[in-house]
Amino acid sequence: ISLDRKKISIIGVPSDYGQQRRGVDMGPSAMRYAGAIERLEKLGYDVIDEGDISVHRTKRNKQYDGKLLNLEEVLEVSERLAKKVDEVIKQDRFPVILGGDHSISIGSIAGIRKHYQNLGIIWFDAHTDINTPETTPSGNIHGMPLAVNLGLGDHRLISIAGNAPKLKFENIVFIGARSIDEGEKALIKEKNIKIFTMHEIDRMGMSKVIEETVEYLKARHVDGVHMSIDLDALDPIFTPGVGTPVPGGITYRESHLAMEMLEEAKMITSCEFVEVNPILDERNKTANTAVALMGSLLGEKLV
Ligand code: NNH
Ligand code: MN
Ligand code: MN
Ligand code: MN
Repeated sequence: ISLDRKKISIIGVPSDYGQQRRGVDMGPSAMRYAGAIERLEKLGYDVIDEGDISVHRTKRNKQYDGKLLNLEEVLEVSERLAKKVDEVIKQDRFPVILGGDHSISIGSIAGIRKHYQNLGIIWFDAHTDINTPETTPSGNIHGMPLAVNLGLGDHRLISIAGNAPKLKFENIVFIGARSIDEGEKALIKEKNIKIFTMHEIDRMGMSKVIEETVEYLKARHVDGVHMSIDLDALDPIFTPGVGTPVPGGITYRESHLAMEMLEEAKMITSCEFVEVNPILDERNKTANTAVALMGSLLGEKLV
């Protein structure tokens, strides 16, 4: 990470409101159980576990508001998370956010964005999460967080923590995509968003992909970079505990190399690990992988 910040705050977001499978709300517990805090402390960081954002469990699924599933709940979680992340960064601490499904990025980026004028995003995911209420095939908000942060979609979602768009199209880099909806493809092409699909990873190798990612964001003069990893970016062999597994993903070593190179680049200013679902997992394998990646991103060395 950049900064000589040796101070990390862990923020859990036990929300499963962005999609329809149960269990991803237990992701933060699974990653804590896999030793997230101890792992980072061992690297010499001052780690505070801020605990979990409170998520009301009184209402459940299927309350469509137009095409948006659980909109009210996602709004509430997003507002709370944005506030928490803002507080943590104000205290000069590096946020490590544990999801929860990927809808939590709406709140995390809204909070982070307050501290950067030209925020960059690296989005590791089998999907591109840039659907709008018009293009979504599912109504699931976890397929929409980037669109929301770009200022596209439901007005209540896009006005979380202020009305202005939080991101620029040219400051986003996708890595690992292999399941992209038609409306998403059209938007990615129209806006010329930087994307390294599995095809580019196969052809160029992860090493070159990360080199180009770093160069690209530097050329954009970003003043901060948020690394968001949906664990379904990896091949389901390595991360079976995700709600929407897609074959043909990033390998265990490729994902580690990516984190190690990002650490060397001293560019990342916040990060999040999402879509870990212990109910769908095999002996906490997905959470263990997430925590190992966290170690690599934050400076763990093989020797
Ligand atoms: N694109 C699909 C949708 O909008 C699937 C999204 N699922 C994810 N995204 N896991 O990362 O519903
Ligand atoms: Mn409430
Ligand atoms: Mn995602
Ligand atoms: Mn995904």
